[in-house]
Amino acid sequence: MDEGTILIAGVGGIGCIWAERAHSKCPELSDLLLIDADEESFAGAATAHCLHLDAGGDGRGTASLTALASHRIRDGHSPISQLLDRAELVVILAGLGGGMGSGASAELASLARESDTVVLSIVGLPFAEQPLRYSIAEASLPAVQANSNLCIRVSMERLAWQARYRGTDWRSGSGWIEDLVEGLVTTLARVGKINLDLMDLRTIINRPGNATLIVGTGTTDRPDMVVREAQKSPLSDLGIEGAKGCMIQVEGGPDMTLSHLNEVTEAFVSSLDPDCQVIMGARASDEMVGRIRLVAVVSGL
Ligand SMILES: Nc1nc2c(ncn2[C@@H]2O[C@H](COP(=O)(O)OP(=O)(O)OP(=O)(O)O)[C@@H](O)[C@H]2O)c(=O)[nH]1
Ligand SMILES: [Mg+2]
Repeated sequence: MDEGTILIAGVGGIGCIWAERAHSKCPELSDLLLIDADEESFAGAATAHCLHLDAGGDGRGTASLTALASHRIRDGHSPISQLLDRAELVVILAGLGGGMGSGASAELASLARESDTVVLSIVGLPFAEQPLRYSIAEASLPAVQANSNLCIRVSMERLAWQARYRGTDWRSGSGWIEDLVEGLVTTLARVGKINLDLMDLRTIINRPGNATLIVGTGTTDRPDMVVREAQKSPLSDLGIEGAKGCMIQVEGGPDMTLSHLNEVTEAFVSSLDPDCQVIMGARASDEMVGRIRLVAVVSGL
């Protein structure tokens, strides 16, 4: 794949935070697009393409008006058309339950699909004790799913729980979302030891049934822990035992050996369906020295 053809797009307040952080881990391999009514979301993102959908003209947001948000992006998308045309893969990040993320994500996905771009959405579902936000999220989810090749639901409650456990801010997605997006982008953008490309991703995500993304990180001396962490990956409440399709990427430092690689992939794949179609990739980079990371797209659930 050529460089610059992967676009990380954040929609709404939380989505922009997630997108910015994910992009900051792989800036040379992806473009960043931020979409919000609230200008504060663009602060500090010097290299981002920003689409300011200022609904009320007061720079303050859509006040949870999803219909207004989707109307604004449909009317105001011409500044980003070229960006969407150029992209081969768009990763859309949004927290559902507010106005902008809930209203504009599906529209963005649909615009991207019009230019034959693969759309992967990662959407956060609000906390259960926020009934109004929850109902907004539930109402907007089907359109996001319908317009995405793959839509991953993330429980914000699980993210918050993980973040508390790690002592980090839950809005950052406690690092999981960043790791996941970075892993996907590097998997798809760089030629690894075994090459993976977008066709493989299409093959895996077009399987019928649910799909999810998995990420696990650990150290070279305990490859078994990488798999264990991946298996309790908090991004979705789906069990992966019956998976029929899997794209798996293992990344490590120059110290990663073939036996590390085999241990991690075999342990992970053995937890899926025995007839699962598996596409594998591996990559070594200096910044991963001493560490191993597993990123997988698992489908047919
Ligand atoms: N508990 C809690 N949840 C939050 C907070 N901020 C955001 N969320 C959750 O994240 C979801 C999306 O929030 P945002 O990304 O800020 O919303 P937005 O898309 O910018 O929507 P508008 O600002 O209404 O246009 C909400 O539905 C909440 O569930 C917060 O401070 N506390
Ligand atoms: Mg907002």
